Amino acid sequence: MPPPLDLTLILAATTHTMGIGLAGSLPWTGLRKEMAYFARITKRLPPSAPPTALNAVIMGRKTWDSIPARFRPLAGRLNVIISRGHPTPPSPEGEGGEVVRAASLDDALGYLAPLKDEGRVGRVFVIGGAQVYGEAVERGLARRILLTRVLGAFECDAFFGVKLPEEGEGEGGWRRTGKGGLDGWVGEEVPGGVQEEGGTGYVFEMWERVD
Ligand code: FOL
Repeated sequence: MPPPLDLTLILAATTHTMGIGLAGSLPWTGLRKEMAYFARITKRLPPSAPPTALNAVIMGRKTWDSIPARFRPLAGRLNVIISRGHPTPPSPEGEGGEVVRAASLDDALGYLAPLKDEGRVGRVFVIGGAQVYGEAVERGLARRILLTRVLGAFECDAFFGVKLPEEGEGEGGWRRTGKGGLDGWVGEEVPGGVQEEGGTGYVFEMWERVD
């Protein structure tokens, strides 16, 4: 049997309150290197995937709307948009076929699983928003969280609902991976400690489900 389709959540969130959005957009501006990290990591194929494969990014409809039109669909990735009311089964749209609409997370995963088995899809990321992150975690579909902790008190109206401990391990079945684990999984040396951009600090973290 092929390995299960395990999901990686990727997000940037404020410390403590885990704010991820404001008014349909990101709560901050100007974290350009952080955004570049997101783009690089979501594009990079796992060592096991054929070079012709693409990673998939699953997102809710509001997250799709939040991406600036010029960056949509996210290049070099299979964009899967969950929008309720969309007919089942999921259907590709657009010229390149790099955009797929699905009515639910289950439909999205059902669409992706065979593509992964065929070596056409590499990694599968969930890129938001709160609702899709929450469902992926609650249903035990997420194995890994690539979290960028943003060290600032930004106003937010959308929050990551999963409780991760601030330090060390335990709690909620999630454990922070050491730097070697993060570097090894993402396939590059990720700078450790507090990064600074335009007066805002942030830290790249990886969390893995303990099971
Ligand atoms: N994860 C992390 N770590 N940071 C984020 O900002 C983030 N944002 C989302 C999901 N996970 C994240 C959702 N929001 C783009 C815009 C908003 C967005 C996700 C992606 C976007 O335009 N991405 C382009 C990069 C463009 C650039 O280089 O500025 C891409 O190609 O990925």
